[in-house]
Amino acid sequence: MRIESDDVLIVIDVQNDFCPGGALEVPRGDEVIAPILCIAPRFRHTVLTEDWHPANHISFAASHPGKKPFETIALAYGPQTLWPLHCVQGTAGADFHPRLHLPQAELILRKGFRPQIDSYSAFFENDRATPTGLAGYLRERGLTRVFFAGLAYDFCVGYSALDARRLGFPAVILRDACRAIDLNGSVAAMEAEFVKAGVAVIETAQILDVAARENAEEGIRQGLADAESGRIRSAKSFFDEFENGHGTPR
Ligand code: VGL
Ligand code: ZN
Repeated sequence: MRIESDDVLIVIDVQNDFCPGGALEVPRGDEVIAPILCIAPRFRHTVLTEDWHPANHISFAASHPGKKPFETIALAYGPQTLWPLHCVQGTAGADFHPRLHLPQAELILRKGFRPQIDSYSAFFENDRATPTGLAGYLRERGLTRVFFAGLAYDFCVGYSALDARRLGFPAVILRDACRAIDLNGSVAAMEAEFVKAGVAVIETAQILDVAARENAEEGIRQGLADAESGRIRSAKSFFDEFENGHGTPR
């Protein structure tokens, strides 16, 4: 797949609390960083998101006496999984992972800051109606196709991609640049939704391969042009000289 100038890479929630040792660690969550750093320079536009909760947030089990993390409760806007305290505003757990070095990011979008509603998607709160403003930002900037990487594949990345489709944006998930929580079959359930919604799931190599081939083709074109214009001798002329018995080409 070829990256176009109006494509945007959206890096979801690569924060300490979702990485090994964090309060809501995603298994091998930090392994997303290497592929993200590898692919990000291919994009002209990068956006980062942060899960950004007040300490009394409704998604925390601690906010519901007698409830434990990973239980589900019914809220006005639907079922809500309860989580351990995580990504509390201003804490070290809410900071980006220190190796996520993406100074070129053009927007850092925070979500989940309303005490009474959770937000998995980068586009809407969990009522699927309250917007974060991201769709307006992308449209106003003329960014059309959205690529997702980060944490977690089966929650914030997945819901963001589904909402992107719902809003009419072509959506691509870079699978090897994501890691999943996988709670009660959440990966399989999310992937079934991807199929229905038309979310593409690809590997970062599918972008890098195209880029490498284009670079190689450009190199060949340049080499031929140089040879033709006499700026350099073509490999063929060396070879012909050798074949014609003029000795080792120099
Ligand atoms: C997330 C659970 C709770 C995520 C955020 O980033 O996937 N998951 N809050
Ligand atoms: Zn959260």
